[in-house]
Amino acid sequence: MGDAQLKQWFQAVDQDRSNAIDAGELQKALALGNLHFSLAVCAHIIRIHDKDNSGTIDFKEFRTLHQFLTDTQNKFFQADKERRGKLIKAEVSECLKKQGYTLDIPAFEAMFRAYNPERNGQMDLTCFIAMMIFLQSANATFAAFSQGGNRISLDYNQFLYATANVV
Ligand SMILES: [Ca+2]
Ligand SMILES: [Ca+2]
Repeated sequence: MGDAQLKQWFQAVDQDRSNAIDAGELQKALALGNLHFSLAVCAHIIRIHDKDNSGTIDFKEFRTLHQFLTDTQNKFFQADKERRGKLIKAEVSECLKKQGYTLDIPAFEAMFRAYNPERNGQMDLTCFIAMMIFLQSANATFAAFSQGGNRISLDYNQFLYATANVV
């Protein structure tokens, strides 16, 4: 998407013309694209891309947010081989492997369950995006504590801090 087009979209999402996008504005914009997220998930998306910690998304941050959503949707459509609009467990698992995730079965099962609230073994695009957001923040939080290692040790306060950032 070109810059002019992206700017146009930014302005359409920024309904109160504050030059910044908040969680409510993002929620409404995504709903127009048939992506129905809770306000909490939208606030989470904003937190991940809010590089200057202003609490909102400016145009520069919007570019990476938009890129993230586009990439994630493309991953979903590539994984959805039969074009059912849903991914079965094996497709989600394969898609994560392709992205370099090496999750063991209990970790994968727990995460799949958490993002498959209907418990029908199929994940729609909304749940898939929410799961990818979760993974992105889990990675960032883990990396912040592990400093490049593959193990972390947290006291109670650090644990709270970490989980509050991930969920
Ligand atoms: Ca605004
Ligand atoms: Ca910001």
